[in-house]
Amino acid sequence: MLIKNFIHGQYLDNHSAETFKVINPATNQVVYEVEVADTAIQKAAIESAQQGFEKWSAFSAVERSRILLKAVALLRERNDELAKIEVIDTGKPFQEAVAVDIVTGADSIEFFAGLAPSIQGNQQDVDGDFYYTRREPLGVCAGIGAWNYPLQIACWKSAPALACGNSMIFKPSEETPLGANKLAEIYIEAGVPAGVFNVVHGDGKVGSWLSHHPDVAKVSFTGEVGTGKKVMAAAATTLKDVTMELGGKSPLIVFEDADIEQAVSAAMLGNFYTQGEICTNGTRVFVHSSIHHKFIEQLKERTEKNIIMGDPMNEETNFGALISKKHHDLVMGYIKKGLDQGATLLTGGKAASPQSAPHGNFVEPTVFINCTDDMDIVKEEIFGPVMSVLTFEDEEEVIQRANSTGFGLAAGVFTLNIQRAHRVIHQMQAGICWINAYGASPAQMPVGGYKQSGIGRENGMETLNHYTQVKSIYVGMNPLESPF
Ligand code: TXE
Repeated sequence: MLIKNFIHGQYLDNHSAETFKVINPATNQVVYEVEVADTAIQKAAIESAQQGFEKWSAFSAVERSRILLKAVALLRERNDELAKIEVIDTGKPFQEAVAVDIVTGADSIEFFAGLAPSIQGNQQDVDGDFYYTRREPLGVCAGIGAWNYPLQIACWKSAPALACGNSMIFKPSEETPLGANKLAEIYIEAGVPAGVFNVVHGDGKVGSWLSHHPDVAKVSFTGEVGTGKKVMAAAATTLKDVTMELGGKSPLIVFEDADIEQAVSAAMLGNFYTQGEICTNGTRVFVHSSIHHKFIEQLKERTEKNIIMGDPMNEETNFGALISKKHHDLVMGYIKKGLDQGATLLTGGKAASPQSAPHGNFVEPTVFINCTDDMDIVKEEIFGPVMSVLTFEDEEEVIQRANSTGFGLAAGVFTLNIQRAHRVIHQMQAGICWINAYGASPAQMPVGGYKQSGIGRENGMETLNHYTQVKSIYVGMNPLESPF
């Protein structure tokens, strides 16, 4: 099967005939080839998005809202088939994709479609005159996606952009191209005009073209910190607005009075869901020394008993394959470093080849104990199923250690002491925090990082501000005075 770029409401052939292959992480078989967005496609994409913007920004907010809600209905109708596409592209378990990926993507479009008609400015009287403001769209926006939640990321970026009247050129990760094309088809079917949502395929070179292009007003990027810095530098050449959703190495703090069963659930969710390939994961699990033994005992037992690794298409599988052989080897490298640097394996640590998917990129769910803050597995983002458990004695110490990182994406706290929960979480240098919970990210809640983990937010009402610009208009109601 040959996947093409989606430009101006249809699939367009490139001129170079250059393609790249996409593999299924659970089989390491090539599933399809994709045409790269060559210069002909790039030119067509910009022209298409400019035409799309002219048309779409002239629609009323209510009209945009109604059309986007039709897209939501189509996404929900096709949830299961779209989930299968995500499984083939990402290697994640079907039971996850069918419950989370399309649902949370549709939720975001629904949320912003609902907000569109309420986008407003304000008015104030000024000595007999008055001024008013308008929130106006930016123009052509670019979205660049990561490979762990491909369709969801395409939805989360296009939802506010389109709700505000912008058009978008979206580049999915070269590892997981197909979901974005399906979203593009659905937008057209729902009545979004051609050119409003275009999909271009390729690697960092195409991403770099998008980030530099002078006719792109804003770039919203999801990916690694290092790549984010390149995108931001490129965007600076033409002073684009940027949203950066980057990596993390987030703390999950378990106090002595925590419900251990719940805290272990959070640690497992925050390290093994989507086989650990989630940016907000709580990969540094700080456990109060007084409950450490009980905590790791239950963690070991549940990890070894309840995780079903295998063919991600099987309904009972709850732990899938890592995105690529290269990433698999990177994760295995970190496990080796953990051992070399003196951490102790509580469970896991080996590459695996489950019977139902013997050729996939599998790593056992892995937990290290006896970790210290200076270890690479504790300092660096692994983006795989590798949990580092650390102990602490008191609140002041754990707050200092949890914050001693350049990242600042997420944080979690488990305690039944309500004052301590809020006191500690308010001191976390992180943008996405959970108390006695972990991972939930409803469309209403803005998400994004502090420090090196990002700029701006996705979801939540304030994200509209990132896709509109404020124009102030002063109206003179009296004769204009002038000394000249
Ligand atoms: O990122 P990469 P990946 C982070 C996660 C991890 C990373 C994994 O924490 O760090 O994403 O995703 C394109 N100019 N998040 O490996 O390699 C590339 O083609 C422009 C955080 O995909 O950075 C791909 O489409 N673009 C997030 C995209 O950048 C370039 C949640 C990302 O690639 C480029 C999910 C360039 N020079 C994952 N080079 C959050 N915070 O919400 C590459 N690309």
